[in-house]
Amino acid sequence: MGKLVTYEVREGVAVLTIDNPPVNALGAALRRKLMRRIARAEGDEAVRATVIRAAGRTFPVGADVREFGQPPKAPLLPELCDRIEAAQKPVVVAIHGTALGGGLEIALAGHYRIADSGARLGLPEVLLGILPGAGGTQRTPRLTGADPALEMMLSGRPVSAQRALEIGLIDRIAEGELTEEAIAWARELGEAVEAGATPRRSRDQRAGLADPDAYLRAIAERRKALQGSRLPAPPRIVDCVEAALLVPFETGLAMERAAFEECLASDEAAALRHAFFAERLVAKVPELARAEPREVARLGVVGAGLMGAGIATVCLAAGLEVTLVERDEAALAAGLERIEKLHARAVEKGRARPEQVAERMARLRPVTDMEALGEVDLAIEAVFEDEQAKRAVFAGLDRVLRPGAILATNTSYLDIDALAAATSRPEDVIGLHFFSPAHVMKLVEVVVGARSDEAVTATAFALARRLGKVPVRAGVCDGFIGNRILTAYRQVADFMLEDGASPYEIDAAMRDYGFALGPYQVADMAGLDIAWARRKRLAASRDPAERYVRIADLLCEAGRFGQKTGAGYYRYEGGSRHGAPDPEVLALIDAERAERGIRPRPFSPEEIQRRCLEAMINEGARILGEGIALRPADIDVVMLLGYGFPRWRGGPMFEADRIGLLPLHAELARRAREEGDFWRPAPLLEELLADGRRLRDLNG
Ligand code: 3H9
Repeated sequence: MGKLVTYEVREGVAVLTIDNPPVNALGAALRRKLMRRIARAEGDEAVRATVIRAAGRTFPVGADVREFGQPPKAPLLPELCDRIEAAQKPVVVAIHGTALGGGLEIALAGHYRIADSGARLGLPEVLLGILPGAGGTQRTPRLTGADPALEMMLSGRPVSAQRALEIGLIDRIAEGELTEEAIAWARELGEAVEAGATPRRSRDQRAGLADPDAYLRAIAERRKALQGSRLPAPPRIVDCVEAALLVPFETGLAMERAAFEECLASDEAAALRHAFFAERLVAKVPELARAEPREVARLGVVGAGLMGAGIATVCLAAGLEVTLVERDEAALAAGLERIEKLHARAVEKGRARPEQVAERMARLRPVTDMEALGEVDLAIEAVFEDEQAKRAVFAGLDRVLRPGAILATNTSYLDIDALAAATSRPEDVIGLHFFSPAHVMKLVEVVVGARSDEAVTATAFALARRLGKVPVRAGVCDGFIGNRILTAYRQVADFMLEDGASPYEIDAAMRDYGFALGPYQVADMAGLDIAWARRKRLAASRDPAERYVRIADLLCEAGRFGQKTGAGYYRYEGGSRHGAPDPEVLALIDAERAERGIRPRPFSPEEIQRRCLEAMINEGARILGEGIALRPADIDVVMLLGYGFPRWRGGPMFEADRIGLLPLHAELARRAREEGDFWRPAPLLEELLADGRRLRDLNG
């Protein structure tokens, strides 16, 4: 722990330095100390003005999220902000790094703000299911007007120092050393106050309220756009910002406080907090504590299809040298075109500048000869999902890579141990399962083989983090974490399909649960043929006693491969990407039910959701029990970041604790008795029940 807040007087200015590494979160002890330091500055005769700044890498990034859900400790952040604002001597806030949430609210409570040119300022509370609760909804719009304030609070995205200056959130950008400029300015302001001026308080500002019509228009637009919002915080943010115009400051603050507490106590906020910490927990794996990552500066990508091109693009953006290998010139040219397109789109969207793209492309070396990989530190194979093809690439890599270089595969199902065994260096082999599109999706499953060296695992984690991804450790099994749960999800959906639900009812129920798309919409998008080929490959090893639904096979036999053929579970007219329900599909399903002697029964949306969730949870518990995933939180992160599980529900394992393991187990056991082995409760659930523990207790 740092010193929390230090006090130093420089040329008549009290410099209060917040020091609470790593991110200067505003925990109770810090708040107490800052409160005392402000009082001391006020009473210190040697002081005529105050500067609040922070040590370390950033200005405070907000309230300490770990305190949420616990009894509140005085002084509360709003009280601290009010105390700062009430100071009689002027308070200048010097901002560097990221001033977020409560951190920015402290800054807004100060009388004047100066920031480093690289600083970023934001109100990301909405991403945690809450709203700014220390005056942010009242002070921000008084300075900026409704629209910029709402944009910040509803998107949660920070703005640059330049933008903050433009919208009136800060007063100055430092030209030289931030603290020195802040002190010099504070001294001037102190003199002015001594000469009779009053400090400028945000609560008294009217610049942002000057055009009430525009203000109310912005409110109305946002309110309209939020209709049907599933989260409690966004509509309340709009209400509070509206109040900033219409009611006195104190009344607005009271309204904000009530809304904040209500949102903080909501299930959605608890789930979003879980997601926040889970995403940070997954980075903690035993190998990283025990082994040093190897250096990766030069990287090879084999295969320049959609996946390979996406991976190459993110590696270039992260500053790596990339050698891209394809089997012939035509395939290589197609791959290059994909990378260029991705870059062009990044420029169009303002995510990269043209000169940055040129610099990145200069680090790309496209080749058709694998020998060119002799110098790379790590090579990722990203050829199509076929065991023979992947084995052939691995044999080639084994031949050309230098000793100590890492062989990574982007397979989504194949046995990494078998691939490793086919090389002379299984300890250097690892799975790096990227998700499509690789330049967008945050998740990477790091699949650790039985013989993977710990330094290789540590390297994979370090590399994924460097690429801006969230790596999750997975063990070897068919489908690793995510695709195994997806298989269970699809299976249970197929059972319901055969038993009486339509694909459209199932999709609608899962959208209503919070997924952007239902399982059959996703299947149509991905293409039904790939899974069909896989099922055919696995047919010989399938347990004949296992329930097998043939509907997907029948669709494929009818040439319905999904969106790309204009028909799958849905029909896509004239190249449309929005499918329409298709009576032919319903007829095909009906015929199949008749053939199997199944009398269809209705399924309510709630039952569909419950069955899908239970199947995912049970498979997740099996994966945990087998040691494929380290912790329940790791499974949640995979499902949230890779499979569209609604973030505000926290993930299947988080949901399991919410349902309660006892009722969950009872329901699974009943289904197993009535419907068969698919539903047999995972042994881990029984162990936890016997010990009176919950899944979350396994998160450590
Ligand atoms: C709020 O302010 C409410 C108020 O309006 C009203 C109150 C009344 N608290 O992400 P990193 C930890 S709501 C506690 O890996 P990066 C984090 O867990 C808050 N801990 O680093 C990790 O710990 P560990 C609004 C926090 O550089 C370590 O710090 N603010 C908090 O990739 C490093 O974090 C937010 O929502 C916190 N607030 O990213 C900001 N933040 O090492 C949330 C971080 O033990 N934070 N930690 O795993 C972020 O967005 C990122 O952490 C940040 C740094 C961009 C700051």
